[in-house]
Parts: sequence; C-alpha cells; structure tokens
Amino acid sequence: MKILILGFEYLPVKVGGLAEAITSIAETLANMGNEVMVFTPSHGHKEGRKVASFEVLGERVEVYERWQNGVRVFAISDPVLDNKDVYGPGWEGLLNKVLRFARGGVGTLNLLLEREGKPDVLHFHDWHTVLTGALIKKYFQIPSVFTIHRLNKSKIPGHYFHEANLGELAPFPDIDPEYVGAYIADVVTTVSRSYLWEEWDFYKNFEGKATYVYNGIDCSFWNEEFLESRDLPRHERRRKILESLGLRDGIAFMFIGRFDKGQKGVDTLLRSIDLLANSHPEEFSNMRFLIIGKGDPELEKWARELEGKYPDKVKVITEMLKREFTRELYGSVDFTLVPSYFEPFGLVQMEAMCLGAIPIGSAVGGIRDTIVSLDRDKENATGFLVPPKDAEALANAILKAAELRKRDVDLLKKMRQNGKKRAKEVFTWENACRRYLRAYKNDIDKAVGFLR
Ligand code: NHF
Repeated sequence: MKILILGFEYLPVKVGGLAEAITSIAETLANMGNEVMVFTPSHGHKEGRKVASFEVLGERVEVYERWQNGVRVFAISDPVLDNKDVYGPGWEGLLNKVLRFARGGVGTLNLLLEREGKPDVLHFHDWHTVLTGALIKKYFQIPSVFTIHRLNKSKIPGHYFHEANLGELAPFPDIDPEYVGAYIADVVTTVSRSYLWEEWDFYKNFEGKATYVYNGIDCSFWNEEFLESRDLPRHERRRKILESLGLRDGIAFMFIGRFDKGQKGVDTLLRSIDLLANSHPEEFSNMRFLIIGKGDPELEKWARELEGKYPDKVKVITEMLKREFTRELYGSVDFTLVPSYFEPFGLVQMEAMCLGAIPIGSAVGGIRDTIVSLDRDKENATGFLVPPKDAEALANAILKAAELRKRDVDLLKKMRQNGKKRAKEVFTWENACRRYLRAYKNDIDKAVGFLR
C-alpha cells in the first residue's frame, strides 16, 4: 500500500513517546513492504534534498526529503515551521505552526502528486495534524485513519480553520480539533482498549469508526543482552548500581517519568513512601526508591524533601539520563513503579518488562492492558496492578512485592520471564501494523457501545 503519514514529531525530532510511536509505525509498515511517506514540520531539522519550493500567501515554503530506514520523510519548512520549539513558542506559536503545516502539507502533496501517485490511505496522528489531514482529505478524498495518542480536549479559535480554507468545519467560535479529526476520518484509533473505554464520552460520538491499535515496544534496544553488567547475576547488578548512586543494597523500586500533576502520579508515589516509612518502618528500612524525572517545581521540591527525610532510602535524580544508563537501571532494579492517573499506552511498563524490572502500575489504559496482574492470573503474571490515585493501595503493593522478593524469588523469576515474553511476542510493532493495515481497509473490529 502507498501510505501517507502525518506526524508533528518524527525522530530524531522528539518531545515524548509520540515520536517513537510514529517512527516505529512508519518503519515497520515500510519493512512489511509498504510504500511509506511521512510529512512532518521541519522544527529546524532540514535534512536531505530540497524537493519542492513554493509560495503560500507570499511566503516561501521549502520541502526537504530524506530516506530514513526505508521511509521517505518530507520535512516542511518555513520561518514559522523552522522554530525548534516543537509545540510552541507559546499557544499561539503552536497554532501558527498547525496552520502552516496544513497549508504546506497540502501544497507539498499537490506538487508531488504526479511524481508520486495518490496515496491509498492517509494516517494522521494527534490533533496537531488535524488541519493538514482535513485539507488533504478535502482536496484529494483519500481514505483516512486518525490516531489519538493522548486526548488533549482543548479548543482552538475557529478562525484557524477559516484561514486554512476549512471554514465548513468551523461553525462555532471555538472548535475542538479532535472532534474534527474524528469526524473527517473513516476510522479513529487510539493506543489501547482500556483507554478507549475510559474515554468513551469522546469516542461514543464516533461510534462505528472508533477502535484501538496497541503500540509496540522495540525490545532490540531494551534488551538484557546489551547491558554492560549482563554477566553479573541480577542481585549483583542491583548492589553495584545502588552503590554507584550512593545507596546501600536493598530491594530497589524505580519511578521514571515526567513530574506533572495531571498524569504520571508522582504525588501518589511520594505519599505512599511516607505511608510505608510511618506504618512499616522495618520493611521500609530494606527498601530503596530511585525517583527519576523532572518537571513541576513543587513536585521536585516535595521529592527532594522526601530524599532529605530518608537519605539512605530515597534517591531523586532530576538530570536527563542517557538511554543506555536507563537501560542499566531497568536491568538492575527489582521493580518499576508506574502510578499514572491515566495512560493511553505507556512506554515505561513495557521497557521495564523487556528488562525484567517487574512493573507495579495503575490499572488504567495501556498499563492495565499490558500488565497481567499477579492477583488475577498467577501463572501468566507479569506485574501488579493497583487502583490509580490510591497511595495506600500502592504502598500495599510495594509491601507485597518486597515480601515476595524475600520469600519467593522463583515466582518473581517467572514473572520476569512472562513479562519479557509478553513484551516481545504480543506487543510488537509488527502486530500493531498488521492491525493498522486492517484499519486502512476499514476491515477491523470496532468498539460497540452495547457490547462493552
Ligand atoms: O505511549 C505514544 C504515547 C503513549 O501513553 C503515551 C502517551 C502519549 O501518553 O502512543 O503517546
């Protein structure tokens, strides 16, 4: 199939998990024998050959084409799109980029159409590409799939639609672009089954076209074989890495993620550490917590205070870690904590499973769908699930995990193996793309409200 993908992030330009996901989808589809083109704003990354140059309302737009792992990537460039701030500067800066990308995107396809032929399908990702998707659909009527990686639930002024020549989609002063994207698409997907149902208030408006396609995980990087310490037994790796961070050996729990107040649940974790220290001092004395991330200054301060209170148990790391070092950590700690309030798919629990750091996560979205919880299925368990925003439940799960670490190492070993197998065999990008290919043909099961 000839597939045109639109993404606001594409590697090496990356802000979060979105870039990894879109890039993996494009490359896997190409590997499977499809012809894949990607349109993305340059964000200052103008690599490759200049293949088009045209004017939009008096301003020059240039298009740079590069081959990247079997995919043809077209970076669309103009003075606004070249800004290195991917989602800015500011809200207006972002909206301007969204508008420029729409005009530049349709201009690019218009110019390349004869040379390239018409794509069989258009696959656009997240709300930032909705105007581009809508405009391409308007001029070329290509069957399209809209993938929502994370609902944003905000509105943009309708005049941006009018300026993009999409006035027919903006009958009100403020418009939610996610509604528009889902309205114009033939199939709407999100990245996990649970997230789809958790957000049914949105997706029910598009019943008949809404479905899910799980992300995958690239276990070729998140792989024990590449650990520097791969020859050591796991408990030795743990001792070594904890010592290198200034802590004595103990049962190691790691949190890694953005410190934010709305999603990642670092506050729940900090509360549960205090709970454990107060209610189970003996067990707590044997626990070590690595809290890695940055973001909200209040949360950072709170984490630092906790580190000050329990300096031999808690280590807070707020600088950016190299991916290779993060891999060593996953390959050494006993457990990874993923206390998100919500998570469309979530990468952390997958990376953790690939490297045997048994996840303890919230029973939400992709975390819920990817972890098989010990209390539900002992044979196939890969981790522990707890209700979100519940510090007590998290503290109890941590206690239970620590207890098992002391008394049932064999069970933990089995859980590690189960996790690796599940990540490597079920959540592959090939499986994801097989499903996307079905979505492209609208030959895919849908979410049916009354069958929920
Ligand atoms: O993994 C890529 C990512 C997801 O849960 C993640 C999120 C944004 O919030 O699909 O998108």
